[in-house]
Amino acid sequence: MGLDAKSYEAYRTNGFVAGIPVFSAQSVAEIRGEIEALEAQYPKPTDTKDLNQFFRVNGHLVIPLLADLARTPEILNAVETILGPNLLVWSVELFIKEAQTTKTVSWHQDITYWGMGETDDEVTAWVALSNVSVQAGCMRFIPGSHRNPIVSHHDTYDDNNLLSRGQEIAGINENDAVYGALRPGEMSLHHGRCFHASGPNMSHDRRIGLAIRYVTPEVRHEAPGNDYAMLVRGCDAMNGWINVAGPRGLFDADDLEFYDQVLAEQSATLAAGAATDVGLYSAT
Ligand SMILES: O=C(O)CCC(=O)C(=O)O
Repeated sequence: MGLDAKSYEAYRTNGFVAGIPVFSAQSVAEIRGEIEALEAQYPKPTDTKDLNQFFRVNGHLVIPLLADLARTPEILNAVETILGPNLLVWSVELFIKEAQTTKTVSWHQDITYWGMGETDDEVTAWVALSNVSVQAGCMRFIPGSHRNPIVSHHDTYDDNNLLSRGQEIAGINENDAVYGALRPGEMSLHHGRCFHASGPNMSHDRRIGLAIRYVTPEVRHEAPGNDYAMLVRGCDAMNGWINVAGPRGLFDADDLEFYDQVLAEQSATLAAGAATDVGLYSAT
């Protein structure tokens, strides 16, 4: 049902595991079709935000498709093997690199600016909705790097970088990196402190990745203010997260208001210590 012993051991040892099948070729084509239909029909869902904003962070709060994908039993089974039976979704994001473009992601640890401390209980399921080959700019990882604490990141605010602060870990030896290429419908799982990065998409197709961030009830929001998560399996008896029900409909007015509230609080956490708030958690 969940991760097999070999994959679980790989995750524990390396801090990531790739090539886990989740969706059939037909299902993944349908999901991609639904994402691309949203792009065609709702390029600017509100007066102030274009669709990329909602794709970039917390799409599960306003787009039912993304909330439903975060509840996919095959993904939850695999994540449960790592995190246990009680699972919440902190964010759902789409990482899209257009064909033959230069956008990259610098070496980083996910939880650096998320206000969760140094928890082991945050895992990203990253699902390939297109062919995410080395040429297409798949992620690459440093095996075992999750055993580090949160290390120093330098903010670059590079326009070419998909990360909010363009944050970067210096001094990585690229020879140590392992590529996590994925066929459409496969996923990788990575630990919140695992060093990872990705290169440009030199392929002739778009590279579309769906990143779902899972946490447990035990993870504590350590920054000032509140933080929010959507229960997707088991129960949350800890009262640490403000529990989110999920969207009422596509771009529902009340959900959009709530989206702004969550974004404001999370952006404040993300911005702590930053030299500028330009572009924080906004579409790049
Ligand atoms: O899509 C990418 O290339 C990077 C994604 C990433 O850094 C993440 O999901 O944590």
